[in-house]
Amino acid sequence: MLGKIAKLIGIITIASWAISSSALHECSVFSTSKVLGADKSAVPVLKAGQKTWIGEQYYFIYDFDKKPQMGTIIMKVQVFSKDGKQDTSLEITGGADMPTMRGAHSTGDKPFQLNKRGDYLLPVNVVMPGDWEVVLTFFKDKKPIFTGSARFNV
Ligand SMILES: [Cu+2]
Repeated sequence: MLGKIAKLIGIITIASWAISSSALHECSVFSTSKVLGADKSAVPVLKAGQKTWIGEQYYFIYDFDKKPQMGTIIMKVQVFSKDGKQDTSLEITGGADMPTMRGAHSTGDKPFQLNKRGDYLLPVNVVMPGDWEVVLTFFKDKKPIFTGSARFNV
């Protein structure tokens, strides 16, 4: 019994060490280590340029103004109603981060801004090479109706 508890405490100690060491992980261009279990988001992964349905009423397409690269890139989302007409009645937020170093570059959820064409735009500041993710959340009448993850590599 005591042996079991000691073993458990050992496991917990190792686990908390692993968590704190990943939290201490410094942002480095040369860091390529994948943090175990870093990809915790259970939301669907979205493909650029492809239709993604939001329930049965809407679909959207997203892309970037240029091939993702260092600096500011603009993410563009176009929402359509099921009959194919562009729709601007939703609100969208995007939160950018690097999945392998969660929190290091997290922008928090920022609102997309509508332009005159009815496109939703969000600047994303890419500050280091590696894998990036923008988690998109769509709102209808202030209620979240869809969340998905757009990923890219720089
Ligand atoms: Cu970094």
